[in-house]
Amino acid sequence: MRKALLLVVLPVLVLSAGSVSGAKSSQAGAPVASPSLPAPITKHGLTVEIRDVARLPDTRAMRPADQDIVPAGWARVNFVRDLPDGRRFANDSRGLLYLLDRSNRPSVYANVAAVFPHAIYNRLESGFIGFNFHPDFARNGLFYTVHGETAAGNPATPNFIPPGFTRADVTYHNVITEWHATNPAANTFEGTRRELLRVGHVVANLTHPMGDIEFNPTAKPGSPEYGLLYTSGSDLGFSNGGGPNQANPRQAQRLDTVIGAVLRIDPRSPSASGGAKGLGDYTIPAINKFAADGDPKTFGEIYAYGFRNAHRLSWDLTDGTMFASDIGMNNIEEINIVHEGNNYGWMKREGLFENGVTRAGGTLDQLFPLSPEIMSGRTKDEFTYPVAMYAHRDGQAVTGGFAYHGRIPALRGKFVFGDIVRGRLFVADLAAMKKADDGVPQTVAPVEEVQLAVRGADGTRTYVTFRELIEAANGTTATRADLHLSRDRDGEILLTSRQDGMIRMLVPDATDRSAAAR
Ligand SMILES: [Ca+2]
Ligand SMILES: [Ca+2]
Repeated sequence: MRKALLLVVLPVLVLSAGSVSGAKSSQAGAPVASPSLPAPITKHGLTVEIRDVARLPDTRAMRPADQDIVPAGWARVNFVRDLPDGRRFANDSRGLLYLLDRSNRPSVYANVAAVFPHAIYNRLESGFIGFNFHPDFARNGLFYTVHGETAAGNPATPNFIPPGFTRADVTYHNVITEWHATNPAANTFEGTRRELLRVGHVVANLTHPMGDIEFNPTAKPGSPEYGLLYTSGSDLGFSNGGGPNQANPRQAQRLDTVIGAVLRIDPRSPSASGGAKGLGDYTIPAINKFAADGDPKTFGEIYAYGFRNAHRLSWDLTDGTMFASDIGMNNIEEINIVHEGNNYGWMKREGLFENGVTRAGGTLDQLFPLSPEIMSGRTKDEFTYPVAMYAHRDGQAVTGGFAYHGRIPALRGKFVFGDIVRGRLFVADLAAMKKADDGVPQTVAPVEEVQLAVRGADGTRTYVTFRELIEAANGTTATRADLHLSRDRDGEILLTSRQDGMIRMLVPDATDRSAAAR
């Protein structure tokens, strides 16, 4: 461990605006500058090479322009998933699930769009958002998809509508589907489907749908957690989803809804498991804390709560530590270590701040400092705080990330993540993050930026930004990087973009003998 834990107690920042969010005016209250604003992220000499792996087919013409958030984007990759049998899959959120062969040549495995005629594609997280395979896919042929649909003209009934609203208020559906491949070894899908869960949104735009579905990769066959499905945690757009129902703190911080919660479900139908039925056609795991609490008002499928848009989950394969990347409102991006039953604060907290919406006349873009007693942990509140974070001067939306133990020496022992919008790649020291998981808000792990580089055919190395790579691939400027990270079967990091359809990989320096010898 080279880096000891650092306290992010910075020199006091003097901000001219009333609130930490300089871009927006604060009408109410008098939020003040705070020393708890995360440090600016800088580079400290860490350079990692990036290499092209594959490009998904051009689907620019697949959707009408008004049904495509980025019509100029080559293909909109969200996730890359490797199966243990060597097959690689990737999705284009315009509606296609691809299989990539051993030479990384893509072919359509399943046309997801074709079977969901009500799907909606006009938002950043929309269309065919995510997918994952059951850990026993090779034997049971089960995999899962998440997509968004419009409610208008939709005959389906949501399993959940936010409290206080009716079906007439529902604007969008967020749907998790189980697919059963008759032959798991086949290279195109043939089989059946079963809907697991359909969640109603009531804001004007499809915002923060669930998109990531994960199985804990460290759960062993036969253990109670094996085969349980986690969902990303979302406030269903009750922050800034638009329309009269947004900015609605009454919908957050509750255990009688799925709003803001990471769920853990047994995807088996209760008719097959014999267990307790959840909101949809799935089973509530008896081991879940809120299932075992004897309280029917706390939803048994909730694993942890208080997230705004914890859109990616991951586990450290060495010790099972669970991470969630939570995209902030106007100010702070968070990496959290997730513990069952814990409350991660939204909408009352953003980073190490009280969110302005908690105060009379306050707004979601304001932050107020916490007291020194809370910050130092001398007085405990009911919230769990991030272990790494950054402010919006350094980006706008945190990507998912992974505890890295792969072939690149410079990244080993680090958590690798980045910023979706700017395409910057970041790391934080894993040991420092775990040490910061201490119940003390002000202890957080420092973050540094990784310099990307490409190796030319003649061996020369050139520094690049992720945005420059996208722009070179597309031959045009990109207003957003739309960076996302995936982890391959060897633990290496894949970088994708919803702009250029490329799948790229972080690779050991071609001249690094320690990596080659490993
Ligand atoms: Ca309960
Ligand atoms: Ca801490």
